[in-house]
Amino acid sequence: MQEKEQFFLKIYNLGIIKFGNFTLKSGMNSPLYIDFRPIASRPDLLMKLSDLLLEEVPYPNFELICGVPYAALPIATALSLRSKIPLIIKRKENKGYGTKRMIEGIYKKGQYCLLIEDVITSGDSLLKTIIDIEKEGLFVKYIMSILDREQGGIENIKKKGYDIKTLFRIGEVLKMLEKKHSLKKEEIHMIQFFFKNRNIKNYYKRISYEKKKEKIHHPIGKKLIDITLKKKTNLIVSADLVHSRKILKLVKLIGDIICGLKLHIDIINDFSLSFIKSLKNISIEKNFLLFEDRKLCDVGPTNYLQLHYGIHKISSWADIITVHVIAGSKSIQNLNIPSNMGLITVSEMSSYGKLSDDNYIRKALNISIKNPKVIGTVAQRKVDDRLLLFTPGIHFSNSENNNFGNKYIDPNQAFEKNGSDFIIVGKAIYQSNNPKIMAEKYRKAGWKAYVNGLSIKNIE
Ligand code: 6AU
Repeated sequence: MQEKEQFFLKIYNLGIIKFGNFTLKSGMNSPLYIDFRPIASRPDLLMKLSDLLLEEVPYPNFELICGVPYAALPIATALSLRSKIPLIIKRKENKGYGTKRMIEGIYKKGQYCLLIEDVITSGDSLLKTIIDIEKEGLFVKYIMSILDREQGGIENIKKKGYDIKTLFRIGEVLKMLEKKHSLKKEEIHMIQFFFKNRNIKNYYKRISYEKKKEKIHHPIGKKLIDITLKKKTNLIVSADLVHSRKILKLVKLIGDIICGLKLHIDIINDFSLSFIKSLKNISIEKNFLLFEDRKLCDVGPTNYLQLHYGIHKISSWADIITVHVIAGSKSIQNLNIPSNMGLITVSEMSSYGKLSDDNYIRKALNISIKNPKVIGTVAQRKVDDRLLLFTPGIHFSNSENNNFGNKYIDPNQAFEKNGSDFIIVGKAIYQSNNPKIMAEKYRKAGWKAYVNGLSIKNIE
C-alpha cells in the first residue's frame, strides 16, 4: 500500500481531484470531480500507473488491451507498451464513412481482451464499451480501473457477469489525503458531505427559483421566475392550435394557472396582428409570458429576417423565442433582439431518434451559457444552473409515447431526473375535455415536483 499511497499523492499533486459543485457525464451532481488526464503529460507517472495496474491483473494471458475512450486511452497505450500486449482502439462514435468500425486495430474474433477504465461511477460508459467490443466477437475477460467512486458502478458491472478490479477506492483515498493534511478545510467539508451521501447512488438537490434568479442575468429570465414564484406555477402551456379563437378561448381558461404560453405562430390559419394584440393584453392581465416556438435554425442574417419581418413580426410581441444553434454561435449573436426579449436554445429534442449526440448537446449548452441573450434551454438532462431548463414532452400517461415519435415523461421525472425548471405541456391540456382542470393538475404536479427537489433525493 505504501507504494500505491505514494503514487497517489504524486498524481493528486497534478490536480486530478477538484472540489466544488460538478455535474458528471451521467447528469448526477457531485462535490468531487476526478480527472486522470493530466497523468498523460507525465511519462514517468503514466509508466508507474501502468505497472501498478499490470501487477493487479490476476492472469497474464490477454491477447488485447483496450481503453474506455477518451480518458483511459493513453493509460491503455502505456499498458500495451509495458506488457507488449497489442492495443485495440475503441471509437466514441463511428466515422460515418469507410469501414464504420467502432473498434480499430488488428484483432481476431474469439480473442480475450483486458479493458481499462479510469474512474468508475455508474459503470454505464464501461458497459457501452463492453457491448461494442463484444459486437466484434471479442471477449472482455477482465476490467481494471484506477478509481472506484463507490457509487454502485462496480456492483453494476459484476451483476452483468464481468470481473473487475480497481486500484483505489474513493473512501480510502480521501482518508489518506486527510491524514496527510493535503486537504483544505472546505474540501474536508465537501468530503463529509460526500460520505454522508455516498450510499445514495445518484443524489440531486436542486437550487431554488430564488437562487436561480440570482444566476440568471437576463431581465426576461428574472421576470419568468418572478411570475413562477408569485403564481406558484412552472407550467408553460403549448397551445398548438390552428384557430386564433381557440387559442384565445384556451388562454382565458388557463391564463391564471400558467407562467407562459407557447405558440407556433406559423400554424395559425387566421393569424392577424389584432389576434396578437388580444393575446398580449390577456398575457399582461393574467401575468404570463408569450413564448414563440419558432426554432430559428438558419444562418444569422436569415434568423434576423425571420425574427423581425414577414407577417408575424415576432420581435414586436414575443417575450421569448426558441432557436437551434446548429448553425453555430454566431447565428444567434447579432439578431438585434429587443432588450425585453430572451432566447431559449433547443439543445436536445424530446423525440425518439433525435440526431443530437452528447457532443452536440455539450456544445449547444456552451453556446447557450456564453450568449447573454439566452435565458435557458430545452434539453432532456440536467444543465448548468446558469440556464433555465425547459422540458417539453410532458404527459401523465406514458401511453402517449408512440404518437408521432415524441417521448413523454411525467412532471416528476422532469424535475427529479432532469432537474427541470419549467414543464411544457401541449396536447395533454388543450385536447382534454376540461383544459382548466387538467392545467391545474399539471400546475400542482409541477410545483410539487419542484418543492420535492429542494431536498436531497435518491434518484435511481
Ligand atoms: O405536449 P405536446 O407533445 O403536445 O407538445 C410539445 C410541444 C410542441 C413541440 O413543438 C415542443 O413542445 N417541443 C420542443 C420545444 C418546446 O421546443 C422541443 C422538443 O424537444 N420537443 C417538443 O415537443 O409544441
